[in-house]
Amino acid sequence: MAHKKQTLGEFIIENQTSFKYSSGELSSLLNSIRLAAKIVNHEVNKAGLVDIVGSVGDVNIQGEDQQKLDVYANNKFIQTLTNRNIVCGIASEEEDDFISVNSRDENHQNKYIVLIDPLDGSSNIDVNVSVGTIFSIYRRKTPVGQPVTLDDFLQKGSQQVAAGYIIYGTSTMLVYTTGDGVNGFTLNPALGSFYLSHPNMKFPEDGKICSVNEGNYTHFPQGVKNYIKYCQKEEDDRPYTFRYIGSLVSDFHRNMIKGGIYLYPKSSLLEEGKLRLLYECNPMAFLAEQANGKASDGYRRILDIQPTELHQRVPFICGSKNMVETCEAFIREVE
Ligand code: P6P
Repeated sequence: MAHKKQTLGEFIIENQTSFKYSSGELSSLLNSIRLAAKIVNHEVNKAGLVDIVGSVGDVNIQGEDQQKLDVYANNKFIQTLTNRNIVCGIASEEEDDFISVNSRDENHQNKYIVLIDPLDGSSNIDVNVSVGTIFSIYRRKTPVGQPVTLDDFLQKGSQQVAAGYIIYGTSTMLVYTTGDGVNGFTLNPALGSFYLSHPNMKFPEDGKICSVNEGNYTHFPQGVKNYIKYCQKEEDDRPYTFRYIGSLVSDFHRNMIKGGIYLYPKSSLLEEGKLRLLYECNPMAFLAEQANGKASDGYRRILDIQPTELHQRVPFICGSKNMVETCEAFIREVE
């Protein structure tokens, strides 16, 4: 008889005690993310059927065309997190400024803040390619019981207490860490429950997949160009396969399972790269390191970077440890 798989709810409760701040609030916070994931998944899966696809006409702080599902996912996560009265602050790719959550009880003791990219890769929605939600959780730095400040959000990635993503792909998965390894849960849509399908996920130390938008090749720094040519050279275990979905969560997820590297380097077009430090790179870097992988900007460990702005960008190189270190060596070689 197949062993009954543990549900996400059971797993959260069982592992609550191993979490050094186990006050039950983080469990409740993770459960609210679980709920929001199911709600957004339902809409994403029927996006082609109702007039929810296509742009809403607005643009967000990124200057990107805001897809209706972006707005929907953003609203659902904010609503779910706010209603549960657990967090004291929220920041989102879709919100110009952070949101101070003054719960009904003005003297609330809420100590967690959440930063989200509610629907990453949303330009893929209209072409039915998988997209994802990315979340990052910290304890506030300022004393409880008062509105959060920007400093509560500008914490180094090494201070995260939890991080994860939901990937709305051929199946919907929630993958997260609280600093004690990475675990993946697959949604059974018939039951509406997430089941532990990928316990203790690890990046293979080496891989043969490279994920980068080669359309930007001519604009890359020489070291990055040299690394890409190295990956394509007929030698040893190369050439590598080049797979780039245009959805960070999807490329990251496949590379974690199979081994690989994802690059969004700086270029003459984007001096700091494209990806956002606080709600894309930091949570993915936390997951990568918890899965024996690595994440840097080419020079610095992502989790050590001191943020200065809510929406700041950083160059991002992430995946199998040996591949990231080889890429860093090529970058430093031409300094
Ligand atoms: P480009 C999606 O907008 C995203 O943030 C990542 O998910 C993805 O890897 C990247 O940008 C795609 O960017 O410039 O290659 O289209």
